[in-house]
Amino acid sequence: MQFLELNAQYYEILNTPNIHINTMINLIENTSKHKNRIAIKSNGQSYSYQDLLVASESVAVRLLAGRNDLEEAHIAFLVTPGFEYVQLQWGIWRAGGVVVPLCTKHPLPSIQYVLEDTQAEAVIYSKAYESLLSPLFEHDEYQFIPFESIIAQAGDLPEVSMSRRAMILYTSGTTGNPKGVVSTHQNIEYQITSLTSSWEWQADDHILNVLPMHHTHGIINVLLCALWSGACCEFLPKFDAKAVFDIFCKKEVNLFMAVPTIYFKLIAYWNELPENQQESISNTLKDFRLMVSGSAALPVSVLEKWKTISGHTLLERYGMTEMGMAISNPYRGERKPGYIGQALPNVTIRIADENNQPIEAGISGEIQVKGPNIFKEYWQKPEATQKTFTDDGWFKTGDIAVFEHGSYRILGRNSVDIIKSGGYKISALEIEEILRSHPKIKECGVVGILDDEWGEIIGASLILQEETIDLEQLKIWLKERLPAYQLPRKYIFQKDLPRNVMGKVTKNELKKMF
Ligand code: MLC
Ligand code: AMP
Repeated sequence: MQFLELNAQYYEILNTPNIHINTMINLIENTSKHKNRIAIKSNGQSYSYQDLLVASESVAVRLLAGRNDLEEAHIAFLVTPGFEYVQLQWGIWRAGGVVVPLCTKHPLPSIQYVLEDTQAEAVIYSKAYESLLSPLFEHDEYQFIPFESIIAQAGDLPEVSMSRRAMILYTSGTTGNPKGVVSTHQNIEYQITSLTSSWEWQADDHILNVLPMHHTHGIINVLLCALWSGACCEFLPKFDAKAVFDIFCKKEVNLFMAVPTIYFKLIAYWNELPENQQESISNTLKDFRLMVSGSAALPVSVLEKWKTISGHTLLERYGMTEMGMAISNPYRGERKPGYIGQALPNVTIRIADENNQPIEAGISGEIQVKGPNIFKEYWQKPEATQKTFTDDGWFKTGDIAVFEHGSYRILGRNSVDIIKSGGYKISALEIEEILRSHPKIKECGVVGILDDEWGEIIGASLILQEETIDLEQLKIWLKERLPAYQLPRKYIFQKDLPRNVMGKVTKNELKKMF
């Protein structure tokens, strides 16, 4: 058993006879089939499924603190992606709580927003984030728990039914502040199993996870599909092209999933290498079982270049926080460049017009989805939840697509105010609201500008209260309020924004001005 890093007291529990997995969550029950396999690799350590059970039990017992069941209390946590993250995720679930993973790159105001919106009962954090969070420590509505204070202990845990709420992830929309997307254990299981069956996940798979762990892509498609399958998920907490290729060249990893920007960056790095290193990497990649791209449109140029480097046609799929994955190119059949494929198992798709009426193949419309993978609700936003479903229960994605030649092709979104940059969904309106709170800014307009590397980058047009503004000062001011991926990369200064006769800002006109 390789369980070196955690508290020595765990050893005692490890040596006790088989731990009883007292839960109804199938993902966790599943581990009885592969307790001794390696589940997680992080920080140079390997952890088995048994290790994960023991370590997560300690978290659960600590959180319960004598109660029988957390009864869906919201537990937020801020730790670097790795074993500790999974230990907390499973521990919270096993105690009957709802996980609220926080973004390790967010500035304090964004974190505070999530804590307030979810009304988190507790926040578990590791040492690395103590100084960031410390201004909040005086708030007595949340209990702050240092990760390092969780000691090994075993105890009775509740039975948690699959219909209960399990996770809240935050997503930006076209109105208001980010919304908490609530998924049940059942939703999550369907999101996992449609992928594990379609992409033929196996226990001897080994995937590298370089993605942020507060979003669906890294959590469901990478981590939880691996754990469902008895496979190994290796963490690299911060994406770095050299580190990724170094890990690949150890020849353990056989699966990789990432956003198009990451493939773009890997290609750029590979292009600069000497020929012998390029060849060695290419030879390694050829042995992979599967490489997937998603979260944003995969440019055909990236797909083609990656194919010349790796021998793999990237499998492009389409999904969303509210539903996991819905449409995917096939694992075994033809993967069409520029297309996202066909509906996944248990997911029903239709293309609908503005009146939510289904329309025939070949005509563009909104992707609407039904299935047990669809989320339960936006946390405490019943109106927003209701608005995102049609009267007859179809989830309205806001993505525009066409079905042609047997596959779906994405054409865009029905709102210019949603920007996808580096695979992150960003609301132009949220950035505008922050810019408008700057004393020197009278009005502003934020748009996404097409970019080869990032998909889109953020452009901001500013109308000033005064003649000038110190741009460097403004950037520093914004950095305290927004994560790096939400920062405007291009600025223009205007006397007024382009508007239509009704006075509404015409964002498509504004885009052209960059
Ligand atoms: C960072 N930078 C950007 C940027 N983000 N520049 C332009 N646009 C952006 N979006 C700049 C930084 O300011 C910095 O510049 C430099 O790039 C490096 O910053 P970083 O923070 O170190 O970036 P990096 O780690 O390289 O990030 C790139 C990335 C990251 C691609 C790894 O964006 C990422 O992890 N994206 C994945 C997001 C994701 O998981 N989405 C899935 C959502 S779920 P300087 O000048 O300061 O050096 C979903 C559903 C589905 O969508 O279908 O999957
Ligand atoms: P998020 O809300 O962060 O989960 O992002 C979901 C959005 O990402 C979808 O609504 C799409 O707009 C976009 N998306 C995901 N996969 C793809 C893809 N393969 N091609 C184009 N857009 C995608």
